[in-house]
Amino acid sequence: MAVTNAEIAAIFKKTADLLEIKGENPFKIRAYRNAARTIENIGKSISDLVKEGYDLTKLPGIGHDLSEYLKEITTTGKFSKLEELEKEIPPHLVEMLAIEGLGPKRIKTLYEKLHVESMEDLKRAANSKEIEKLPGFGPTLVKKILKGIKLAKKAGERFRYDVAENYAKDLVEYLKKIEGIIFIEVAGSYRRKKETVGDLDIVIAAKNWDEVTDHFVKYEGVKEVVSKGTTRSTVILKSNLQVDLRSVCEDSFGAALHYFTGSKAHNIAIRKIGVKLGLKINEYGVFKGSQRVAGKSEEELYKSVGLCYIEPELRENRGEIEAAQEGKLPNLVTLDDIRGDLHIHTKYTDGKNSIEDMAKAAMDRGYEYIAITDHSKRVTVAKGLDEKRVLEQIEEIEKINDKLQNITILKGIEVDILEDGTLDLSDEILKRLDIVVGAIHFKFNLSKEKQTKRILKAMDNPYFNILAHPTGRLIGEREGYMFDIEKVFSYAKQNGCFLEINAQPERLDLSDIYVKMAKDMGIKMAVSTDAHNIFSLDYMKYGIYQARRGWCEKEDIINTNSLNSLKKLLKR
Ligand code: DGT
Ligand code: CA
Ligand code: CA
Repeated sequence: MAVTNAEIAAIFKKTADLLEIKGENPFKIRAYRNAARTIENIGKSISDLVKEGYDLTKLPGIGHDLSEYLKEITTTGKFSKLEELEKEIPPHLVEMLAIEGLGPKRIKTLYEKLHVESMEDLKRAANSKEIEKLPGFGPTLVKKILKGIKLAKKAGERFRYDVAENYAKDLVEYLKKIEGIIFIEVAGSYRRKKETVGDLDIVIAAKNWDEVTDHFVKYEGVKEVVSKGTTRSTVILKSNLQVDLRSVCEDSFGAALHYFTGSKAHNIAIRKIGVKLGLKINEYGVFKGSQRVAGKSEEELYKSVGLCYIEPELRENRGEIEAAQEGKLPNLVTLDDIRGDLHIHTKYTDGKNSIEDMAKAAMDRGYEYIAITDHSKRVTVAKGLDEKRVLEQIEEIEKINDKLQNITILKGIEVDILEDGTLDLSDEILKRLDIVVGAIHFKFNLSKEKQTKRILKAMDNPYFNILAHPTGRLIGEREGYMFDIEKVFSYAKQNGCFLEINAQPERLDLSDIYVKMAKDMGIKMAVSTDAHNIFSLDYMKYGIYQARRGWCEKEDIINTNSLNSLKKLLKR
């Protein structure tokens, strides 16, 4: 059976991690990571491409060597280079890479000096006096490590949405191959589009349940079958992701889908309304006495308790039921509402494609405009733009705008907010741009007061438009910097600035809770991909999911506007 893209990507990522611990050439390591990303986002099965004899080196980030490796993996299911590395390196050292402050060098030191080989060892070492005797391991770092262990534990139990999505799609595609399935849906937190997913809950209505179950447990991605029953089976995938499969009869599908979509809090609240109406609601249907009165569809179930359909993203019992009762449910923003992307990088800094490539890729996605927002000079590792190079870029954008019809490229910058709150480029330059996205990339560790002041000061600059990835968090890896969120939000509103919902799946920053908070405060947001290549323009959907979980309507998101209305909004 064919190796899936998700599996190939996992193999490459693991190889990169092990090479990093070994202290190998960083370019080589990055090449594996880039390739993994490409493969996750390519939307076509690599196994199929290999079978068709497609020239894989045409894919971005895939050179001759990698294309040979892909052939090896897809034909043998194995990667000999990884197997060699696995023999060399103790297995748990890899997990430690996820901990902030622990690079491969330090992991090596810990391993050699204190025999740290597992998370448990690391915790013990970090709590002992010995660790501070090691060169470069001060008390601040040790504190960071202890915090990191906790975060890693949490992250280890959950999967980022986009990662779970790869596994879910492959599995559903596989399941659908069996005939007799009437309905199939991935429910649970996955359907609610939570930023991380604990496990997958698949609900199926089928006539031939036994056959479906047999097919399910035989899936090549299964590592372990936990249970196999007539209505419920559970497996663990090779990625350690658990999958629960439930089968119901066709007439119960809506009720089961609703039950297993959750959240639990939402379900309980709905059930309570049912009780008041003399109805019993469970995963089999809505019952009055012994008679089933609803259950085939979710619409039917909601109707039975006097409500209209509530979108899965809202089902957290955070006011959606009351809103439904009052007829005040938000009309959630959709991907189709988006008319452009306002945070994009190019080859000028750390992006992979040219301005024109990005513009054309945006046209393919039906956009009316994009903003090119490369880094400013403070971000030296990304070759950030100084004044002179901004001017060069402006000139190039004007040329391309003359050439391309149907799309407008806005001249922008992702300008660094310096430690004192001033911006990394002069007003003289900022003035010449259509859009200024401001971001923090350094000095995460300022006190809450200082960090807050820094951001407020940045918003005092009359050219400041959008605060990019406002909290700086990386899901499961790094908590954001400390600042007074409410203060910053209200200052943004007061000053006519906007907040970004950064759609990079490891950022999703703002989080759903903060999106809702901003919306309730009347602040508008931009859903932006922060794309560094043409493929990551497709991250837009993850940002939209987050916006929807935060109750956003079209009007709350500035890049649903026509170019003219947007331009007005950007003039403070
Ligand atoms: P996860 O997997 O941790 O990301 O979150 P969920 O929401 O997918 O939770 P999970 O997989 O434990 O259960 C799936 C759904 O099943 C959950 O969202 C609601 C429903 N459910 C589970 N346990 C209960 C329960 O005790 N009562 C009710 N009413 N619903 C439950
Ligand atoms: Ca789940
Ligand atoms: Ca579950």
